[in-house]
Amino acid sequence: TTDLKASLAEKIPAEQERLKKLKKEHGSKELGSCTVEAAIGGMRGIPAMLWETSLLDAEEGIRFRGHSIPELQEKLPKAKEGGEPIPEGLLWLLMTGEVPSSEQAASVTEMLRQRSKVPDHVYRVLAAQHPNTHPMTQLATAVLSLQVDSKFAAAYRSGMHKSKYWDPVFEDSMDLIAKLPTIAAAIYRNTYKGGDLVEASSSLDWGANLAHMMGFTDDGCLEMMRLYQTIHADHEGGNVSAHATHLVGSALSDPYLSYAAGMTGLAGPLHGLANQEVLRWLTDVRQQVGDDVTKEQMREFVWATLKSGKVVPGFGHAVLRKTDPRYTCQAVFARRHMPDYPLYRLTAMLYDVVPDILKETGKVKNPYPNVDAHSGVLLQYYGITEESFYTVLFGVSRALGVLSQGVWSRALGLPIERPKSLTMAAIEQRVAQA
Ligand code: CMX
Repeated sequence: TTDLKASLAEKIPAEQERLKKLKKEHGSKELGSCTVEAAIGGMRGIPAMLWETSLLDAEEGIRFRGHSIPELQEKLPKAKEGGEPIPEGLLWLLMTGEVPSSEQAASVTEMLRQRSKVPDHVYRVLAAQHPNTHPMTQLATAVLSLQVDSKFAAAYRSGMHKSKYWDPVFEDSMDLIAKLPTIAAAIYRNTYKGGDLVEASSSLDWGANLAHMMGFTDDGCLEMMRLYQTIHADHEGGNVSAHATHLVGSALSDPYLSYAAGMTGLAGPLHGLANQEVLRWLTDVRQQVGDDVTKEQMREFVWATLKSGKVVPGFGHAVLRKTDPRYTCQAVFARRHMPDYPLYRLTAMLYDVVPDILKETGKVKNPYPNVDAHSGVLLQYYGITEESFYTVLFGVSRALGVLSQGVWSRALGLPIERPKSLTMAAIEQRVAQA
């Protein structure tokens, strides 16, 4: 079938049975334990959540439904021969677990196109915001204003049986994903281009249309946007944006509400906002030292950042312990498309300088770059120079992963999330007894 929903519906019964069996036969087995340190330290390393769409290996990085990023670049359908994958193909993979054919990916493009019209009131909500409102706040607000049309919320109100929840959650998720490029582009054009909006192109795919509606038509830029939208989609379940979406969704808040929660988390500087922070930091370097910075000057700059009590943005990770393959894939793209671009060369130099310094601090668990260290370079090269917008591009992509998992969470009947918290006194009491 080339119908995404039909293909998904076929997969659900077997996965429901699989989960039931897992629970019945192995429900009491231990996956790991929780130390005092983990409870205090942001629950690091506690395997306490089910997430089907992707899995992160500390050494190797992310795999989407079992496929690494280089594998996806090879296997997923593309808009042009030898080019980058289209995110619609990844959406099919995340939803169904299977790499789609070109026809299947094209059917997703068409389905999204049909749902892409953004209601007028959303533009009015955007227009009413303070002109200094951060683009991520605008994104979350626009998404919340779409919630009035939630099919899941309506179905719940009318008493739908819980075994059918996944269906309107799928509908809401597709409606929302379809509208996100138009909303993001409107935020971009309103904030930086005087509100002069660009119509969608009926011949472009979902990711390329985002660049097009922002006002960028260069073929390289469209390819970059397809790749960008593919690689930022999912990073297993425990990161702030995915976990926030999952947690809020577990209360049966609809996809608009739960994704908006994810986006307010992505807007934090230790998470998705890091791509904005990297660019600002690189701009500081260039202003203070110039483009012909030496390694020694770079070292001094990095140390000065650390000594002033700030993080080096774009480096480190809570789970990864090696260079992020999302970084590597963007570095490969840059080497191919912009080998002499000064910002690319500066970023490549950082790769030589920063890890050793972070190792020297003796406390950073992963001294290597993450996804956010490179994405701004690609965007700048194609003229998307407004770094306060970068996290919105991350957020649009993130919808593909967190909303696909949201559909599966309802299909699998996952319960409301409710971990146990303790006071310091309660922890002291427990360790005294142990
Ligand atoms: N620069 C300076 N110090 C860093 C650092 C960095 N890039 N990465 C970690 N550290 C510090 C931590 O702040 C912590 O210091 P304290 O003990 O003084 O509090 C110490 O090293 C240990 O931290 P860790 O266990 O290595 O890292 P965490 O799991 O606590 O945090 C992360 C992970 C990503 C928040 C952290 O590496 C960081 O702040 N990086 C910079 C921001 C960034 O790039 N975030 C984007 C991550 C990817 C994404 O989500 O988009």
